[in-house]
Amino acid sequence: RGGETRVGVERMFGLMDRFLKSDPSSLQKDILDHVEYTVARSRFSFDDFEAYQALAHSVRDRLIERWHDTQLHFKKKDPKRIYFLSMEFLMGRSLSNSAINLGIRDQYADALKELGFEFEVLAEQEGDAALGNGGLARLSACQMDSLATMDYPAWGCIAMILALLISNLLRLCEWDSTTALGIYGLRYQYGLFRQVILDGYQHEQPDYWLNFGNPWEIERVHVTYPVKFYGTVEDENFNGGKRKVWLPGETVEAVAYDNPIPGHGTRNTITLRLWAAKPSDQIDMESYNTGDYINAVVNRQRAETISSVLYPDDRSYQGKELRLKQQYFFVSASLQDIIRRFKDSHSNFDDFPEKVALQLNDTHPSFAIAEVMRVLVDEEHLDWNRAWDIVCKIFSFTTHTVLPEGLEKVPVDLLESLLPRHLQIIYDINFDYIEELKKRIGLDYDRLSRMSIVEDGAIKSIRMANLAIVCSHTVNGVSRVHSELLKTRVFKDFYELWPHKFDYKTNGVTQRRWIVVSNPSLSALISKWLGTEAWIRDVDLLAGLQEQAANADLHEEWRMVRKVNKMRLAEYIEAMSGVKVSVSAMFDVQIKRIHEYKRQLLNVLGIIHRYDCIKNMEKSDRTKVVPRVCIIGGKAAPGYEIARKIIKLCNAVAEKINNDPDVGDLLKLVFIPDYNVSVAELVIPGADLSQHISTAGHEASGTGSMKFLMNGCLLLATEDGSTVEIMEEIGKDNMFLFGAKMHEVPALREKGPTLKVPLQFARVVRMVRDGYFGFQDYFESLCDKVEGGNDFYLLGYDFQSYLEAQAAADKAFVDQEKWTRMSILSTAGSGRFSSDRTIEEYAEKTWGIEPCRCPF
Ligand code: OAK
Repeated sequence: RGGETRVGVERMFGLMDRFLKSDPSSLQKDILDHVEYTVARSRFSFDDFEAYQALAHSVRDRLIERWHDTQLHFKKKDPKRIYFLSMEFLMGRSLSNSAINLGIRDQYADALKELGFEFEVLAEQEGDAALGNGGLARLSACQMDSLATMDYPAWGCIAMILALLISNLLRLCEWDSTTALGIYGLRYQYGLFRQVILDGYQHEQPDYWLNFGNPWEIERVHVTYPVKFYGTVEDENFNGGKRKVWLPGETVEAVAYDNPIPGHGTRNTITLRLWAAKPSDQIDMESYNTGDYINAVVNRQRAETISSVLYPDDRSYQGKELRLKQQYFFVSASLQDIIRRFKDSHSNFDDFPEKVALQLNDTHPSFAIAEVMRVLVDEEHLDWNRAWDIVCKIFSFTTHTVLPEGLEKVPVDLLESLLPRHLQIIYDINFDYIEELKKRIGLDYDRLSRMSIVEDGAIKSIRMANLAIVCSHTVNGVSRVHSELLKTRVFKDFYELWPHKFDYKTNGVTQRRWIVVSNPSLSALISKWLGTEAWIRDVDLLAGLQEQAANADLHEEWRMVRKVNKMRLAEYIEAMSGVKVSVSAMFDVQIKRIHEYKRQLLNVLGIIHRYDCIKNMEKSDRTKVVPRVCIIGGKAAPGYEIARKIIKLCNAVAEKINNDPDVGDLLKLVFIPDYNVSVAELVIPGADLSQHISTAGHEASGTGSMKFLMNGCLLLATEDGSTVEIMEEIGKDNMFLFGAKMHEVPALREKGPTLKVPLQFARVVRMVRDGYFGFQDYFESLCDKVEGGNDFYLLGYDFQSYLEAQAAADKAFVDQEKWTRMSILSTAGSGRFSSDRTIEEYAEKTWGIEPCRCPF
């Protein structure tokens, strides 16, 4: 800013307070000012939603202060940074989490009380940010919280007024209003669809989550990058030789929206930068000039569709052009941002691998590999081998799936039209790699063809996982058994070639969101009994509860906290479904995406069996039945017919059971609609038992189990994914395990129709087939999926042991002292499953980054 004078800067210095104050009257004044000037309502008349908006802005102001300090600090230290690329984030709500992490939630609650508002009531006004589908997306959100809390430099540079104040640089200074950061995603206008249940069937409604504004984001109108598509590649003379030049056919602008993410117990506040697509000024001048004004405007608007909607298909790839465009749009904008920042302080690319680590969250951002090669070779004119050397040092890849058919493949035709230069680069990478491979393994054509990045099938495709593995220095699994499966089955060929690349970091979840925010009374109880709140940042301290696991006073308080949570959940259930449930019953929960491998159907068939038993027992025996409230929730991908039928079956069975006077409070079944992060925050603290019952060998990790575990809920589970490690941590006796083991599954499948299934299983399936719950024709194909040799997920085989595990849970529940001890031991043993541990492992072993703590 050439025009600024030293006097001007001094004036600014004089006008600024050092920090915003957080005493009750400052907070009240602040909130009321936001009511008046931000929300533009009179401070004498505003409703809960307007109060929430004002409150959110007030919290955001405090976030921004720390955010600026963090950027300045990182800029000064210039540490190696991690850039985390993920197409999906499930953030949920931000208000409580931010206020708690900033350490000012209670001050706000007090300030609001005097104004006649309740903090929790206002917090309920916020909608969920649901920019993701399931496990992978929520994991990213948990990991961000840990990155911020543990002071990792997922951020970069910004020089602002505060920079001037702190460093006393009273001189003209170049302002860099573009923020540097580490976590990138897409700002979808429509998040994951809202699920509405009508007559028991799932219906999808669009989630236009930005309808009422989003106080947590900051639009960076000046941080924009052009992203190009289509066109042709030409040869051009260069330095006496030839070089490739991409002449793109379409340009779209990527605009940054920054979301500050505060750490807990630290000033560090990192950024999630989401990209939105906007029309580029470069397009369609021709139409304007020829007078086709309306069409030119309409064409411009089409650009925005790139970031308009999140694909709701949880891991099925249909080779849709829009999806591919989203992936490249995201990758291109993020890399331009990263490279521009690097070049701000480096004159060549020698130090790039020492300063930049790029994490691919599954294969979705893998075009980043070809894009880095393109930028380095075509735009920065590095020699191919030097560019390749850099690429091999900067990328790490984490896969979140087990099934080979879940791996992404992109049709070559599509890529050729959309990104012609990238296709050439991928072919060139593949050529060099296959030549190298031939030297290593000889001319084993089957193996060479399996390991190729390019698949020559009916539809020639790019195997995104192969691309990611070839070009990454580390390939991570998300649990130990997942990693074993990757090494022995899914990526066996690659493991044999490069064993050193393969590693795993067992997933974790953040205790800040999943205990402190969602279960404040348990949080207070834990702090009281441990005599410290330090476990919020140092979760291993939870193990201290083990010593108290038999303490009668703790038992009483523990049960009281759990009972209040159950009452809250019971109220919610009644409000959502009209079903009244008794809090003395066992609350048995299965909430997650609906998938055949997750076996919600096994759960429903188990419930039918329980119902059938109650109906057929002597009245006098009913007193022995342990009352249950079975709670199921989850969304089905819109095109996944079997999953939709499972939802309908849940509702049909619920209708029958809940209206059967014979059964009363002994058994209830509730399907909770529109399961999302906020619903999970309410349900998990009130659950006694939770089910994680995937067919062994199918769940890469599972993170829901960890949230339940932290909250003292007992697990009924198969030995799959991270359950195996949970079992080792808390002991087999502390959970209810059942089912075929991973190594037994292939042989059991081989048996097909000859596999023995128990009579009870045939009986409950028959009840569904015969129309006992109605909709006979509709359920027929669902029944066919588990009988007659089609039972791929082994529901029939596992049914008997499932019922036995359920019976063991009933027995334990009757003994409340035993149950409470198991519950305390679950929380006490959950420390290993914090995302703090996962992130520390990534930082040390994969990314090579160190904490960079902003001074208070
Ligand atoms: C989503 C899309 C494509 C591939 C995988 C996913 C996904 O959500 N996977 C889930 O990731 C979680 C986090 O790692 C794991 O806990 C789940 O087991 C896995 O299914």
